[in-house]
Amino acid sequence: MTKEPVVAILGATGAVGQEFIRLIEERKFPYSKLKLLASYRSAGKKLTVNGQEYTVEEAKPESFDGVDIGLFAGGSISKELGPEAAKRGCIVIDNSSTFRMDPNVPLVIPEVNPEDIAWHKGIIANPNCSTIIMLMALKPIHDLSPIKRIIVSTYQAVSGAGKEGIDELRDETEAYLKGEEMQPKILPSKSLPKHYPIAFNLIPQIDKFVEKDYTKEEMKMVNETHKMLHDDSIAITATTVRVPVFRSHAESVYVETADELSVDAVRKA
Ligand code: L14
Repeated sequence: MTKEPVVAILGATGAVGQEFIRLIEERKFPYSKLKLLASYRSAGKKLTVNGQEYTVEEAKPESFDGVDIGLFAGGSISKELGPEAAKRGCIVIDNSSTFRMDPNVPLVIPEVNPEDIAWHKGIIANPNCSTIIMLMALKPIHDLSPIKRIIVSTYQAVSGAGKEGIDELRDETEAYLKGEEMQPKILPSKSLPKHYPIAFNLIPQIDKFVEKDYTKEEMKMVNETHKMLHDDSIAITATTVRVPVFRSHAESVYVETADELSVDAVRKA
């Protein structure tokens, strides 16, 4: 690219979009033009990036004409607009789970499998947050000796459920401390009929149950790890737990490698 890229952020007003903007400012990410896009519900809102005010536009297929890089925060909007943007020559970095397991879409952590970027056809998927954290730590170990088995437990903040998840923890905490009834609406998943409080609680369920008594979040960690390490034979079991923390996920990871490694070598890696 001779000139600095035209960048669009889809979902600019959400929890992930706000982090995109914060990082673009912090890292002085170069762009010649920036477009902030969102669904019709958030269109018209005003946001300031690098001291300049922008009006959030409603995202449509044509919004991506002339855009070089599309940063997609996530959600169901990716499914239609991802291919539409790619068709218009925009390279989409998609944070939703829509395309992650699509064999035609590379799933990439730059520090883990940057070589997979080369075969993209317009969309590059960004993994689940818990998978990224785990593989950032495990890839250097995998390079010393192939990983054979992983047992992981996560402690996931409510920010993973977006702005609504963050509001839920705050509202419930306030209600509880005032001696009022808590009104859970979002967790473990908005789409499920029953909701549980997260304030002063833990919920050992993130998203729906899908197969073999594992949740969708747990299976994402299994399937995405197999795809990015290019090895479906790695034995992985994940237990994902929501904790009453606003931001930052944590994990406990047990790992076995093909060869015996010294703790020193692992630490160094
Ligand atoms: O797959 O609720 O990107 O903490 C990441 C956050 C799934 C849900 C993903 C959460 C989402 C997860």
